[in-house]
Amino acid sequence: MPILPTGDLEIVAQFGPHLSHQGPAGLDTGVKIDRLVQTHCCFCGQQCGIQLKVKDNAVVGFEPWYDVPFNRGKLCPKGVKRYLQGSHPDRLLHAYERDPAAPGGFGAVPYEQAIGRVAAEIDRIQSQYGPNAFALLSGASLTNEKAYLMGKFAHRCLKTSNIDYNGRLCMVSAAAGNKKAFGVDRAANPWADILGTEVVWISGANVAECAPITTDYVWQARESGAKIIVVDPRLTPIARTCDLFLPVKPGRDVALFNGILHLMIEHDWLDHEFIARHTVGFEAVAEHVEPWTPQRTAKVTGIAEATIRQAAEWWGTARTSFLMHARGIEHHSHGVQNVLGAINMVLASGRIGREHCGYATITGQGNGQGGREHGQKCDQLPGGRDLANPDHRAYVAGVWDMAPEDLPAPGVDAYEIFRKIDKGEIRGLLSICFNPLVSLPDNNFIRQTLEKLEFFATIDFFLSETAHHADIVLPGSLHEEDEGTVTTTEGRVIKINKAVDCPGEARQDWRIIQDIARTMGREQGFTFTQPREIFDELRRASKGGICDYAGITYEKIEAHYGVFWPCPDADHPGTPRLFEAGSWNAVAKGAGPFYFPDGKARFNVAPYTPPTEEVDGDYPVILTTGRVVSQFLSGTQTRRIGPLVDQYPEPRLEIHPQLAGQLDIADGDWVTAESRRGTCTLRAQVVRTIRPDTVFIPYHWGGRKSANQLTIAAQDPISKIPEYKVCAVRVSKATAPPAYVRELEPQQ
Ligand SMILES: Nc1nc2c(c(=O)[nH]1)N[C@H]1C(S)=C(S)[C@@H](COP(=O)(O)OP(=O)(O)OC[C@H]3O[C@@H](n4cnc5c(=O)[nH]c(N)nc54)[C@H](O)[C@@H]3O)O[C@H]1N2
Ligand SMILES: Nc1nc2c(c(=O)[nH]1)N[C@H]1C(S)=C(S)[C@@H](COP(=O)(O)OP(=O)(O)OC[C@H]3O[C@@H](n4cnc5c(=O)[nH]c(N)nc54)[C@H](O)[C@@H]3O)O[C@H]1N2
Ligand code: SF4
Ligand SMILES: [Mo]
Repeated sequence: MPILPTGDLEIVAQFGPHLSHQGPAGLDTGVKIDRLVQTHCCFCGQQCGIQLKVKDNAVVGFEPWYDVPFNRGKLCPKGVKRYLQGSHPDRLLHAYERDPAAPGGFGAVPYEQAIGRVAAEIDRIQSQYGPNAFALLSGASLTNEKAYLMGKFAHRCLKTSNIDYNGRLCMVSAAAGNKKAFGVDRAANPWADILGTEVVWISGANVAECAPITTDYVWQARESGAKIIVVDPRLTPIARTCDLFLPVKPGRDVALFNGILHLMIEHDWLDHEFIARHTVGFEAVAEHVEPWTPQRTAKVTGIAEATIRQAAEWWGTARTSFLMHARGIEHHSHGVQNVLGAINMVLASGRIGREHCGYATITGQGNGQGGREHGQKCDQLPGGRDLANPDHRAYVAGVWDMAPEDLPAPGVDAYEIFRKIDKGEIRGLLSICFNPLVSLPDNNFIRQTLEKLEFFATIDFFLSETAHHADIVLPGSLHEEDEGTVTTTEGRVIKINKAVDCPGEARQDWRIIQDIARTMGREQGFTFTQPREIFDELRRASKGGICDYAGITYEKIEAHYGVFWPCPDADHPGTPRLFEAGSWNAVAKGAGPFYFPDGKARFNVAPYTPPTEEVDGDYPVILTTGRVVSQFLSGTQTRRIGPLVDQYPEPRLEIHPQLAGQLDIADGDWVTAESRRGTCTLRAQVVRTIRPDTVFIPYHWGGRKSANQLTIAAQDPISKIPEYKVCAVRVSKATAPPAYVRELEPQQ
């Protein structure tokens, strides 16, 4: 009988594989391969092109793919080592059922039996407690085809309101802000517009570690004379090469944006013609930023007044610019206000929608963009349509061959799903491509909640921390085992190609979902035989919506290395620059290029409010959390890739020497960080690159190493994004290493 890997998940990566036909630096060792498959990286939203080397149905290495215009063959450490995960001994090759008597707590069961149990439990829970008592969690690492299918599975097959996705933890503040200001949610410009721009403004984005290929664009701009401005509480690698660094106190970005706009108005660094022709609402915002003097801005943000003035001058007087932000300004209980503050600054400058005049949020997961467009968000239907809008419901119901009134109402966000489980309103859960036990804030609550479920099933290719709490684990597919499309950070739809077959009993994710529908006797609408058929239906379902994919085909993508949406018909070339004069949207409406009936963008008053949890005498230090270059998200994949583990084996608490000195902490000491919700003991990394009032912990580990034991479950009221970037902690030197380290020490 196949034995489930039982290794302690905290140390499991120690046996990361080195089973490759490729030398450590990715150099060819002369082994003959069967074929090269052109595809894209499985990790972040940059979606770099890569060629996978395949031998004997295994990915054994890679070669750069120089033709892809976005990355021109360049890759980051994760892209280079990604091929090592497929042959990891932990790969799930069978379905598993929870069995306390079996080693590791799970026993392998035949695939059909596992599907039968999932189908029966959904049926039972829905008939006993109603359709909404069964919830789905999905992910933005899934292809557009799978994301679309998950939305359809929830709304058409299970008729539950309760589906949401892990992008809720990621880009929803940017999405909500963009919708409010522009009526659409996508990067306004392709990355090519970064090259040749005069000022690049980066707020809350650790570009060099989290969007490494974007660094190359920023540096190329700098080579041609661009000034780089970085706003971050940490002097990140990109900040170390910038022209002006604004070490903002976590949670204060909207105050900074308001302060910059104040100075733009004071010095008349405004594009009056653009404001008059293409926007509404400037006066109210101007009035709102009036009290945001440089003195007050400096006091609130912790940035020197002279630095604020310098940033405003460079930004205000530039002729071209590109503003980018990421989770650093978005992971807040006022994340949407931060985003709106940034957009106000862009609109006032008039520098958007033209060559070298750009604005974008940097997306996160591989399909961070497409994953939020086609119906797996709790209030959404495909094409960026709205589940609460009667016209949108009628259109999609038509494509799905069902009555609009049979579509459920909008549901609740991912965290609220757990609150509803806690209250007993949700009794069953199926999760795919989501590891909430590591990634949600205050995860001690999540652990208790998972155990309250009457039935929990998960689809993954590794036994994630969350999967340990499942009743059934279904073996899904790795990126290289399926084909489909993904939409990159630029809004470019690209094609993922299959390199190898699923091993053992593992199945492509979309087949698993359809197998459940079929076993429930509800196969109508779930009889696709290949991803291309799902994509063709997605194209129809998105037609006429904001995210219009109707004119995109697999062939067109392959011929052009990707197609930017909207692409409304077969002859349309796609839309790299979203708000260009004469764009499809502007021409279709006979108005301006923004996605409102009058074609104008909206200024939005963006008030400053402090973070939910301020520091105080008991918890005097700000904790902020995020990422390191060699680990990815909840770490299920990268903690199993030996060379990446070697690069950053365990979480460390970054602390400034000044604070470390006060607390008698030296580099490498064990320290305990404690919040109102939990504690975490880890080693200190004493660095001069962080504000002295702030500590930083990367969140890629589970169990006792998880930063999310400490974080707060406060959420933005509009986007429902959690406040990962600020909570209050106390830090002290630990009296002993954490228990898991002591357990590993040799016994005397
Ligand atoms: N190596 C790696 N790359 C990744 C990922 C990964 O896990 N690992 N994940 C992908 C995903 S899903 C995402 S969402 C992106 C995330 O990409 P980023 O958003 O760039 O990464 P984070 O580390 O979450 O946070 C970015 C920065 O915000 C700063 N910050 C913290 N608080 C504040 C604040 O209040 N204001 C400002 N201005 N800055 C603040 C942090 O110091 C950090 O440097 O990366 C993607 N790429
Ligand atoms: N403290 C703190 N917490 C954070 C953040 C932070 O900055 N600080 N960042 C947040 C952000 S931005 C994000 S995006 C979330 C991410 O949080 P999660 O979405 O929970 O993280 P992932 O590691 O992507 O989890 C995905 C799971 O799905 C599996 N998986 C990946 N691809 C596929 C696939 O194609 N098919 C199937 N079946 N399974 C797949 C992986 O093995 C993994 O177990 O974390 C959030 N949590
Ligand atoms: S930048 Fe992102 S997509 Fe490109 S190789 Fe690195 S992880 Fe993969
Ligand atoms: Mo993310």
